[in-house]
Amino acid sequence: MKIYLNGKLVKKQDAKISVFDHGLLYGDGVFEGIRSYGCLVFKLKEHIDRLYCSAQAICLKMPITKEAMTKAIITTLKANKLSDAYIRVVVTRGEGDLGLDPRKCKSPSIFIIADKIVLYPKEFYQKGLSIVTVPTVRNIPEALNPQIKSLNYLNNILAKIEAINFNVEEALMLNKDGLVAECTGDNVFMLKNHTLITPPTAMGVLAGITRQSVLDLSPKLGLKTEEQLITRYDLFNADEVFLTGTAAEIIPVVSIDRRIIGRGKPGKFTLNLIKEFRKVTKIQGARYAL
Ligand code: PXG
Repeated sequence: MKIYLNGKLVKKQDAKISVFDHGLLYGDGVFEGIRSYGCLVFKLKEHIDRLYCSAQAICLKMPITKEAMTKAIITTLKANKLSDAYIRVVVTRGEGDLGLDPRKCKSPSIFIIADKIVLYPKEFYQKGLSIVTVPTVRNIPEALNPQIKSLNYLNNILAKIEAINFNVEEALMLNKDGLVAECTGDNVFMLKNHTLITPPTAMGVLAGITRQSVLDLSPKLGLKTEEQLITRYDLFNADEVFLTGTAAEIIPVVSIDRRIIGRGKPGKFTLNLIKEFRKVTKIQGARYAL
């Protein structure tokens, strides 16, 4: 496996970062998770734009242009001969000293890992997922805005641990006002009377790229869309609920807090959306040749 590290392709065993890197010492950095399907990188521009926005939000000056970043991603995919891949792009503040002061970090570190995609078990899509609401609330935007895809994911990891302790795979996170925010690595949608509803990003959620793809696809399926505040009451009364994310794509939710949602199995519209989304991933994206 070849890893892109600060402008060079290196072997996996040589892809090393200093223990003084502030990405490691403080979670001071940003990242993206991207997928490619059949030599097409899905929504590459959107992921790169979001990465640069995350960097801008933490005052991290990106050392390379968006064009160079695009090239670096494609180069890494080709070097690993991957047609279907999971791509992790990480930019850290770089090597500094033991203090927080980012001025001590002279140059950001960039690395790109392209690996085989590990798919979620098929049964999640066929039977649907059970999730629970967890006590850990989503970071408040005034403290650390969830729109920043930062290297500090402890908020989400704590929520994930709480879900695992309840024997389910995913956690429903509320914001500090008790409104539905998102899951640990996925956005939340509900369907009610042919309207798809997802919380606005102002509720403290990541502007998911899969979330936007679903909003864009909805009219084709005869669905209206709304970005609306959602409570647990709304989810319990929804016709269908599903999650969206780069790794999971679209995954049906059939139970929340041990309460059955809709008919207790993946809903008709969710299944149609999954079908349409998979069609889109086969034809859209930044093409590369191996
Ligand atoms: N919310 C959060 C907190 C996320 O981290 C999403 C929503 C969905 O966004 P996208 O743009 O992917 O539709 C994410 C994305 C991983 C992994 O390795 C996590 C994400 C993406 C890719 C991989 O767990 N999170």
